[in-house]
Amino acid sequence: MKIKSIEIFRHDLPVKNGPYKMANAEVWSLQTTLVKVTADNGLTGWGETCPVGPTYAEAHALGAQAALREIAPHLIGEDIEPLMVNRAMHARLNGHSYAKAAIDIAVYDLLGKRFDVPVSVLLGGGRVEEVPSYFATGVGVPDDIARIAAEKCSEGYKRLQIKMGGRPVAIDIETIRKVWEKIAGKGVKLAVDGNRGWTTRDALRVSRECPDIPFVMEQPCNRLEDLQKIRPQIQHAIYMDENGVDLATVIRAAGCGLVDGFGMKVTRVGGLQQMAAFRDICEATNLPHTCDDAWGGDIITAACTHVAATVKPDLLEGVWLAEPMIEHGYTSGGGIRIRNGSIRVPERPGLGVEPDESLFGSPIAEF
Ligand code: 0XW
Ligand code: MG
Repeated sequence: MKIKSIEIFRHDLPVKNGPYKMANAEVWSLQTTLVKVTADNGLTGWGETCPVGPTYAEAHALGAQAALREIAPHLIGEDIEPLMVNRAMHARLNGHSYAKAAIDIAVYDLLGKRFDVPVSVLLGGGRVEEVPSYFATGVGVPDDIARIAAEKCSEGYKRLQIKMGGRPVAIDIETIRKVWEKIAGKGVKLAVDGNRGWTTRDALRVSRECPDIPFVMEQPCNRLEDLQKIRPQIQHAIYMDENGVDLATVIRAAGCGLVDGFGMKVTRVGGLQQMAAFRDICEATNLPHTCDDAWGGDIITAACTHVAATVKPDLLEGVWLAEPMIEHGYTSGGGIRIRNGSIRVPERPGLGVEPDESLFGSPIAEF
């Protein structure tokens, strides 16, 4: 099976009850980029990449589209095999994993359809029928965030992530305390996510002033060197998120004991092929992690869910989905949804979701 054509679409995803606020980003609507890969046997596969705005990470919608325009022409005629397609992409463009990931995801969708198996089976298989999600609040007023935490806890979420940073750290500490008052003793795990927004001074203060609260501190500061500096002084578990830009960094962090786990995004690391390798590194080093993405619609939702289904259950921290903050999906028949804090793993071939292409308008580029 070979790549016959590649079409690139863009589609707006307004944030329901926006904005979604983080330490260094406030987003009202996101532009997602979708790729449709058609094989020489007529089968089609879909991929997607959707940065959460231009400031969260070194990724943005126009960059994804430019990168895809750069590589797509050189992929026509390529055998639809994940390693070969990934190597062909790297041979034509250095970096831009978040863009290449869209092609990778489409390749897996195609292979699943070709061999009549779900993507989760292609990624190694998993015996689970559903995977846990988790809810991430935005940065907000302490009482509001505490109320939301209580609501999500009652909805069945077993993990909450509260956003921090971009304001006086005393307000972050107040928020953590008020959230913990609401969820303590209810079997809900807590992560506090600085999204690179804290200084090392502030991260140390948060840990020292909340010794009684067993939260995970996720990506508190901007640089990997900052994590190295605070690691010996912090008594809370530290998870790497934004700094985990590639497998080499993951291997370095896991190998030297810098972190206790990861928040990982499928497109940031380069797609499902790379995400499966990341999963295996974490299993080999017994490090918990999430299976998320920055943002994204039904295709990204499916990709994250399929790979999460193959993660060793006691290492899966959860699957964050933008779905609760997206007004309308774009798949005919409805996409994957979170129910009572969990997500059912699709059993249909490929990703198990089929976009309604008529919603996207004409492709912005086709090869
Ligand atoms: C909560 N997320 C997975 C979604 C947003 O993109 C931010 C991200 C995170 O954990 O940083
Ligand atoms: Mg994070």
